[in-house]
Amino acid sequence: MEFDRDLFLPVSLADMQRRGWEDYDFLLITGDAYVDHPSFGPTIIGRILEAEGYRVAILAQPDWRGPEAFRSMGRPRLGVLISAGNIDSMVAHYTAARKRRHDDAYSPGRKAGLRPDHATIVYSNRVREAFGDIPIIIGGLEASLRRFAHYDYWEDKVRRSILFDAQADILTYGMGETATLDIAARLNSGTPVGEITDVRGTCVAADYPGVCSYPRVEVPSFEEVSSSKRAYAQANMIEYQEHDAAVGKAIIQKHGLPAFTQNTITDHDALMEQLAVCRRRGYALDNEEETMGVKCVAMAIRTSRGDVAGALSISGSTLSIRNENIPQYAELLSRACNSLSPYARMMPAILYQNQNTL
Ligand code: B12
Repeated sequence: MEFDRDLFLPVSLADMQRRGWEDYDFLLITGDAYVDHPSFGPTIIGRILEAEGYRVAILAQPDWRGPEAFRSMGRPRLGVLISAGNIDSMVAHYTAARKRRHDDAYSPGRKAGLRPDHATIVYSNRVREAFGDIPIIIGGLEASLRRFAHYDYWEDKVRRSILFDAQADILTYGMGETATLDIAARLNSGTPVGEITDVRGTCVAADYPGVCSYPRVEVPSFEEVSSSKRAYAQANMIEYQEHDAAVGKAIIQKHGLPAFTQNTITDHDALMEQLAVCRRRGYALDNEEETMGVKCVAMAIRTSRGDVAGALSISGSTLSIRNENIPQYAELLSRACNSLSPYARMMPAILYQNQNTL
């Protein structure tokens, strides 16, 4: 039987060109095969956007090992929508006994292995690699059920909200139709994605609770629910009780900053204090906060007006960067930064100088 590709949403550059599209609005990525049926959530989202006049292309089960597949149809005009598929990718891949499943109900020929574990996170990170700061909206089962700090049965640990690991801008939970159309309309009217913080049925990561414009309630933080089962249960109870479209309030859950090593400052207020110290002292110190065994002293290069145009650092192993020499390094950096200052306007954002070549 002849197969009319134009009955479906485009899945390739050739499909888009045949329709005469020079650009498109949304790339919709799914961890399942593209099945154009209303029991498949991503398809519903794609079709309701299409019905509103948006151009949507589907990328189903892309090769996640690099960013190339994600660039295959070019950069979409408004944003990227991401779903792991009909069920959580870990549910799809593993049995309750933590054994790998041999087949996959939502892949062609029931073939297993066509999507990664934690697919929402992996796809989002590849999209960041492919398109940089493009608006990313995650949705579907995996994103919805992992929107707060949550227990991951397979890893046997409490994970942060998926928003952080995915580096996504907005998470839509539950049925995504209304929220997606609202977000699409705002992006289309030029609203920066960082300002879309009040769409019902969505979660965003913000620096301060005041960003939330609804009456709100706070649940125990990620750190608290990670270390106390009682706090975890309390958080769940509140999340459950407030999950009511009529009387439910917005829910705030604080998450500390990500820890790269045991020295990383993860408390927001402590970080702010440290930044104030750096400003007063004139230089910043990284004391094995990003990588164990690596220390770094850094200083800003300023324009003649005092704006920061870049930075210089002396970095090295903890054996070579000794505490008693730090004032001397700061003096060296100060001289180097001052000599670069007249050229500051022409500089790239960050200059990095390794200790060995200084
Ligand atoms: C029907 C159903 C089944 C049917 C599926 C029939 C079929 N062929 O489709 C059957 C009985 C076969 C089934 C089996 C299983 N199921 Co089932 N199932 C459901 C149920 C009741 C509805 C799913 C559905 O079709 N929803 C309609 C679709 C359109 O909704 P949706 O996918 O959620 O999409 C919406 C939103 O998520 C969002 N959205 C979706 N994608 C995207 C993308 C973007 C970008 C955005 C912005 C939004 C968005 O908008 C969509 C439209 O509103 C759900 C519970 C529920 N109420 O959701 C459980 C549920 C999905 N099933 C579940 C489970 C565990 C299973 C099994 C693994 C059970 C088992 N142990 O075998 C198997 C898995 C089978 C498999 N290999 O996939 C769990 C999944 C849990 C998880 N964390 O992933 C659920 C959530 C039930 C639960 N609470 O435990 N299931």
